Amino acid sequence: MASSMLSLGSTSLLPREINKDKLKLGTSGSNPFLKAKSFSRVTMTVAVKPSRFEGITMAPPDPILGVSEAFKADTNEMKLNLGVGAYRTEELQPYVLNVVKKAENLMLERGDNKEYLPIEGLAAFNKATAELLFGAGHPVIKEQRVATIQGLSGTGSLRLAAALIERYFPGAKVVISSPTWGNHKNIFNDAKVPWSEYRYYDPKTIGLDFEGMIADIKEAPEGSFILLHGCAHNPTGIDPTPEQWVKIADVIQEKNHIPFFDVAYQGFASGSLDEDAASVRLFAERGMEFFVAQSYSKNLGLYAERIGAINVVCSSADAATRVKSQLKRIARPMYSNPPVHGARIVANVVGDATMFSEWKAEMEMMAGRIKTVRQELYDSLVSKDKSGKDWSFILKQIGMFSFTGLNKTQSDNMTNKWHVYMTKDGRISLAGLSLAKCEYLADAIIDSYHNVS
Ligand code: PLA
Repeated sequence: MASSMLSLGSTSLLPREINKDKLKLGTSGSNPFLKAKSFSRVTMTVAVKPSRFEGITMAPPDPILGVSEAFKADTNEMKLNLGVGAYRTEELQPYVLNVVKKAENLMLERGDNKEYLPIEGLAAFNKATAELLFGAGHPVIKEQRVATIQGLSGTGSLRLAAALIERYFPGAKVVISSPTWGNHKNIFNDAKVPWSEYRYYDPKTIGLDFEGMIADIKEAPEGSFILLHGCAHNPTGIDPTPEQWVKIADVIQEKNHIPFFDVAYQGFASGSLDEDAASVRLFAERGMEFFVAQSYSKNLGLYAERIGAINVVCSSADAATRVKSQLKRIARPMYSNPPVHGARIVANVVGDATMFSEWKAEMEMMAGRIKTVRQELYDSLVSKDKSGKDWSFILKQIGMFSFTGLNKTQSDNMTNKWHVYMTKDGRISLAGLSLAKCEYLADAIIDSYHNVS
């Protein structure tokens, strides 16, 4: 006992500091908060205070990241994690892009330091990220009309924009697609920004409810923020066609709404950075003011580096300067300044012609693998399911997800009976699927679809 510390409620005392006046040794009396504890020869009584945190209830697990926790706890060897959208190799292992390793080696060789970044992040990254989005030399960039600041990946960038909306557009609503990525609602709730939904998914066609979407955007109070997924809509995998994007831009302009793009999958959906930015560029060409949150989690596989950006396209350079100053003001008390590692990786890869083309090749490879398993899953479903059900919606969806149409009970069956982990809205991440597991997954889906209601 000589070297140990005794803990008394919130204070810790070294043995020599304990005296008998402070502690009642050997008896707990009748005080309910006193407990007897035995330390070899002496029994001492210590006060156990009720916790100040009694009022804090247990939070439910996160509907997406909580799935990975449940997956880890499962010991069945057939288990498959199709919950979170994280790319895996055919061997179902995480993948670090070769070009990322190359950029990191360069950074080590150069002996880059670990000084704080400015509040707005790494200048070379901010330049590269806006150019990737709009295309280098785009008028919005040349005219310095984009306020870009580095954010903590897509989520942190969305959160900064939400804080800006709360501060400068009090009472304005953000209108989000139904359904959408689950965290959108959390982000706006936490930022105290009111939100409502526009129709997006039609369960009858397992496609886009375009009429409903247009009607709801039209109906939203003038000057609302319309949240749009730039490409590879999460969770449905259903994107508007180029013609539909034009109509969406028309109504948004008509109603003086402010578009707010979430671009989490640029280059990862089609394999082409330009193609996946087409929706955003259409709005930029029209001279509109809008927000774009970007993420490098998927397209560069930098999930844990938390690297992304928020861009606010303004109608003048002067407005962009002021908006940027306020974004920095929001970031400073939240996290002060962003992490440098991922920003340097992006800046190095984009800034070097060879690495840039290597990145594009790896992105195409990842997008290609997802397309191959999408096809294989479809083929397995068609050959195994004799009911005549049309599974072609799987091939029409784009990006890393497939929205299977399975309901919550059916999704539970996928997990409880088949050890296939997925979100309860029926979404599966094809990025976590291998060709070898397609047949097994098809069996699980067919069983859940036909035998569970
Ligand atoms: N926006 C959308 C539409 C997303 O799907 C995601 C990630 C993000 C933003 C944020 O990602 P980031 O913060 O890492 O940049 N969605 C994942 C992961 C892949 C998640 O839920 O956090 C998903 O499984 O839906």
